[in-house]
Amino acid sequence: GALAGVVEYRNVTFAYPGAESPVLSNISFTARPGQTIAIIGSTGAGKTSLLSLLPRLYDPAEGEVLLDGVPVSRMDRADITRRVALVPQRPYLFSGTIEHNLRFGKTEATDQELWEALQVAQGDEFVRAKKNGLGSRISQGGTNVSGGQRQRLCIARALVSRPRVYLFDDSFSALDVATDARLRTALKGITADATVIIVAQRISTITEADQILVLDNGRIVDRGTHQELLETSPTYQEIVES
Ligand code: TTP
Ligand code: MG
Repeated sequence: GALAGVVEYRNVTFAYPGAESPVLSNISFTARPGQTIAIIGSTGAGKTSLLSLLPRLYDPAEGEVLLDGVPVSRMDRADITRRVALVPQRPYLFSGTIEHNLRFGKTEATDQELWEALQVAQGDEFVRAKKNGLGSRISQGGTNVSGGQRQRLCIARALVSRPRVYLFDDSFSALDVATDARLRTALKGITADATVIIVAQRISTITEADQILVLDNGRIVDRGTHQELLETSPTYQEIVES
């Protein structure tokens, strides 16, 4: 049968509770297993808000978000969590060990799986360099690791959970360009038959995406591949040149 992990937003309009105007208007797109869909747009365009509707951090006022053809509003939250991993824009770590942080929600993962995930996330070196390795303690809020290290641990945590759908919200921004490139190459292998949705600031992160959605003021104003958008989208051209 078909691989699970088809994400569909169907005419989605969403306003935050108490807000007068919607932050997302009439959003429609489909992301399929094996595809990488990128979302780009200026700050405040609604990228984070858009991602938040799939794991049901909020429910839209109009339209539907579907996972494998089923509206997420009718699904069990635990079921969604099993199938969708969100790496948030502000990645969080729990006080506890690195191992505890990586296994969160996936207690049966082996140590080897943890190291593989760390390797893909470009985080194995700094963990290996720590005296206690996977057993090293993360302080409350993860203040004893750098922003880039925190991002890598949160990416590794998502990989350990082996979801069908990955949501990366600006997850590569704290990485230098070379590390970003290495990470995405490694990621391609491990996420090959999953659905990947990436919010990115850096154009180089998304040039190979199957489809790029250009978000402006809560609307998808253009969509296409990098090459198509360079030729057709003034908004995309502005972002590329900025
Ligand atoms: P975001 O969805 O956070 O916009 P963004 O992710 O595109 O921006 P950035 O590149 O800076 O990460 O916000 C869209 C609008 O929604 C913005 O006006 C702020 C508002 N908003 C809330 O009111 N409550 C929230 O919890 C969030 C996340 C956003
Ligand atoms: Mg955001």
